Amino acid sequence: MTALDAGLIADAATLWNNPPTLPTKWLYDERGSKLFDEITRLPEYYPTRRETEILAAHSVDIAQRTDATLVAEFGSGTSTKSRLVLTAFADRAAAKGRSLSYVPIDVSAEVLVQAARELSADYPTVDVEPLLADFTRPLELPPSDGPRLAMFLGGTIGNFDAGGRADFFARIAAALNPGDFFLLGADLVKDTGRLVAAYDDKAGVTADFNRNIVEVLRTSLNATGLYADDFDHIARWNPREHRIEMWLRARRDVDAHFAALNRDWHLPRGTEVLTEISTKFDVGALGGELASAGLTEQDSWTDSHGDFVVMLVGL
Ligand code: AVJ
Repeated sequence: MTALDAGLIADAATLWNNPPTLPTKWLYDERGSKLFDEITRLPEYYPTRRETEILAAHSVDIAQRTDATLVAEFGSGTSTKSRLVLTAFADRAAAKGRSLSYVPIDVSAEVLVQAARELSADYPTVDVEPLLADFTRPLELPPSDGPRLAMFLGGTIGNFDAGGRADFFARIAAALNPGDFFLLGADLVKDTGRLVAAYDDKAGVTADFNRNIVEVLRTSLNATGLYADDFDHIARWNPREHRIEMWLRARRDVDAHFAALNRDWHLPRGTEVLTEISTKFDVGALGGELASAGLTEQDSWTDSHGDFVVMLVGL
């Protein structure tokens, strides 16, 4: 078992869906999180740079507006871009003689522990309280004396379909108290060529990232007859659902046995397995979805290219 073992066996049920579907969070084990970090620096992968531009320009404003004493981040990963926000909040807390808590929340224990260690070293005045949790399950935030800010950055909201988003926003609203805030980063609909290139880079890093899920599957479910090299990476735009879909296509007949489940996987050559969706948004429609959950828009910012949006909403 890996650190992704919470509910692993139950989550595996979708392997036998039609089409077979893998839990997206399995992409983010230690190696997957490192590969994703590499993706964020690829020339084709614009979202991280755009969001960073927005956060660099508005973090101080966000710290001022929310005046939060606790910042929680869902899907914090390596917490690279969180640093921009943290710096602004830490500076404000120091100026006001207050303490600041940062709660990184992630599904991977290795990733979380390492990020917490590095952040504690770099932000000695910030109280870093990592939380191992899966944001696809009920959410809970630690209490604080002042307003709390929950963040969900990077466009990871795109991993949910419409039903999943409604559910997630409802769980966010339930976890917040009046006076708390939610900061959401989302990627916007744009030219299909640019979108597909961002998920099918020339260097093949995204392909390695996608295929790494086969390794997670193999080791965590004790599989035999299952090899990452037996799959091709596919990134495809789905116009109806306005989302990029990542698939793995079997290059040969796959006959795998999962000892942990005592079940087999027979995938005829050419079978496609869905590993991740990355939904792209329209600012107005996204604001409407948040409003439906009782989350009221306070402000929203886009980058200079109009590629990405960061929205601040309150309960
Ligand atoms: C981490 C979910 C925001 O959807 O753009 C990047 C994941 N997958 N390249 C995204 C991802 C392939 C990324 N998120």
